Amino acid sequence: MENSKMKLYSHCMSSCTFRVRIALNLKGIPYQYQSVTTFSEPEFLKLSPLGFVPVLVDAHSVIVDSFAIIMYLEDKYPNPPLLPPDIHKRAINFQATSIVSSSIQPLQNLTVVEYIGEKVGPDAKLPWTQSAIIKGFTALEKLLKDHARRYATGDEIYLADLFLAPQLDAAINRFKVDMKEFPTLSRLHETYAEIPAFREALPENQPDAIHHYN
Ligand SMILES: N[C@@H](CCC(=O)N[C@@H](CS)C(=O)NCC(=O)O)C(=O)O
Repeated sequence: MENSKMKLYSHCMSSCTFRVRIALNLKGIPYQYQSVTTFSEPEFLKLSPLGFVPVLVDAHSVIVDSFAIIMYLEDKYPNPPLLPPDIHKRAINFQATSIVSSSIQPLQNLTVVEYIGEKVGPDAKLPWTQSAIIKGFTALEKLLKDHARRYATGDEIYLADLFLAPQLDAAINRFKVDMKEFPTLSRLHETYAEIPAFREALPENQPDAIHHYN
């Protein structure tokens, strides 16, 4: 029985994997949690040539990248839907998703932040990361302020929420970003904390949890 479960290669602190954990929880899909500690290990690189988590293994399918994995889950388990039927609202979801995954998260990745530390100095790491996050949050706040209701694009949880929740958690708890300019995003962060599928996907609630941030 265990072998027929999907396997998720994860790291508790990975915001990209956090997105997938939320999708799996929302859709009620049981999965096996495989913690990755050495991203450059040859066996792991066979699955994920970039050396990144998340990776989802479902029977003979190996899917790398959170967006691809979530779309695969959406196709295989359409309920509850993670995309709205309205094409305009879908576009807002894709836009928010892309801001997080292309214009914020890659700039806060450990490798990049360590590189900034080496080149500019250790004290530059945190302000540099914060400024990248703040730039992205400024765009997200503007995009979502007229669309958000209980959730980012209305009264249902959609794709944008799966990308926003982990990014907000990292910004607030790990990178100590000042959220006063972002009332919509701050309110969404509080809402996500009330939803079990989101709470159970938090870094601190994973089997490989690290109970401190640095
Ligand atoms: N676009 C990819 C990005 C994956 C990614 O950057 N993963 C990070 C964690 S969130 C990682 O594995 N970092 C390990 C490293 O940089 O060595 C996705 O959305 O899955």
